[in-house]
Formats: sequence, structure tokens, C-alpha cells
Amino acid sequence: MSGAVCYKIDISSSAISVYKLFYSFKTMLSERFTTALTYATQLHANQVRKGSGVPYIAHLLGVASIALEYGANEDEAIAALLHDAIEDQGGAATREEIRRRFGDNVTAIVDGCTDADTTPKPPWRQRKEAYIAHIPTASPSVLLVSLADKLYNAQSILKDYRVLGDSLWERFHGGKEGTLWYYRALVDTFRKTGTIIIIDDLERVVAQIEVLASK
Ligand SMILES: [Mn+2]
Repeated sequence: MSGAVCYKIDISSSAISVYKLFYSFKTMLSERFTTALTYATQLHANQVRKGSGVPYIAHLLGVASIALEYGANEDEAIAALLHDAIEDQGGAATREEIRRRFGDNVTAIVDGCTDADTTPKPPWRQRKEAYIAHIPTASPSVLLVSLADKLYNAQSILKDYRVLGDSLWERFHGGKEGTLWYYRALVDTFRKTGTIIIIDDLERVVAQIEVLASK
């Protein structure tokens, strides 16, 4: 059975109506988005994706793209470009620069997607548990950008897992067991916030990773 056919069968009718609703809104991106794109590219210019030489901006473009595909407004799209900026590029000083350039709403969304802004970061498991614990009270904007981030990362894990096999897990602080725990806990916790179609897509990718991991 092809992926496309699976997709049509297990999609719920309510999810389809929510998805169709996105297309009734027009999101026009202004100069602010272009400014954020340049700023994000400069902030992360010397950073690559963990375990590969892929420029970090690829992840930020991917997350912004997914968020926009799922109906993000301009503030949410900008926050998607900047969602790792506080955590990886300058902490509190970067937060204030984001506030100055893009305002309180974008800053609040980026803050909601940040799991540590201190150096050194707290222990991995503690950070991930805190991130999961904040999901139930997160705003819809934070949920959208956070889900786009996790969907991008899960797709990236699946793609690399097929090529690298179990050596893939060496690049993750939580290893195989911890990473599998984290993504399943994310799906289960996001699910409790209400059904939006992006959660179905995240769960589909996580389930494929789990199948590969159980072989
Ligand atoms: Mn990210």
C-alpha cells in the first residue's frame, strides 16, 4: 500500500476540516519575515546540525516551512525561524534582541519552544521532562511551532536511521532508549492538547522510527 493511500485512510474527517480551514486564511509575509530570515541565517552561520555537516539554517527553514504549511501566521513563522536562537545562540541577550526587533509575541513563542537558556544546560532527561511538562499549558502558537520542530526532527531521524542504522543513536544525548521515550512522550502529550492534523503526522513518523528500532 502506498504512503498516499495510508494517509487518506487514517486521516480523521475533523482533521480534514481543520486542514481545509487553513486554506481559507491568507498569510501574507511582510518585510519582518525577510528580516528574520536574514537574522536567523547570520545568528546560526557557524552552526551545523548535530552529527552531520548540514548548515543549521536548513533546520530553521524546514521548521518555518512546515509551520506555514500548517497555517502559521507571520509571528509564528518568524518564531519558527528563531525557535533555537535563544537556546543555541546567545541566551538572554538574544532574547532581548528578538524582543527589540520582532516584539513580545514572537519572543513569547520562541521562549515557549526553548528548553534551556542556561550554560551549561541542565541534564538531558531533566530538560526533556520539563519541556514535556510545559506542553499542556502552552499557547496554540507555541504548540504549532513546537510540533513543526519535532516533526522536522523526527523526519530527520527516520531518514538518517535508514542509512546509518543503530550508529545513529550515538549523536543523541538520550541514546536510543531515551530518544524513543522522548518522541513517544511528546506524541502522547501533544495529543492531549487536542487533535490537530500535524500531531497525526508526527505520530506517523514516530511510529515508523519505532518499527525500525524494534527490528
Ligand atoms: Mn529546533
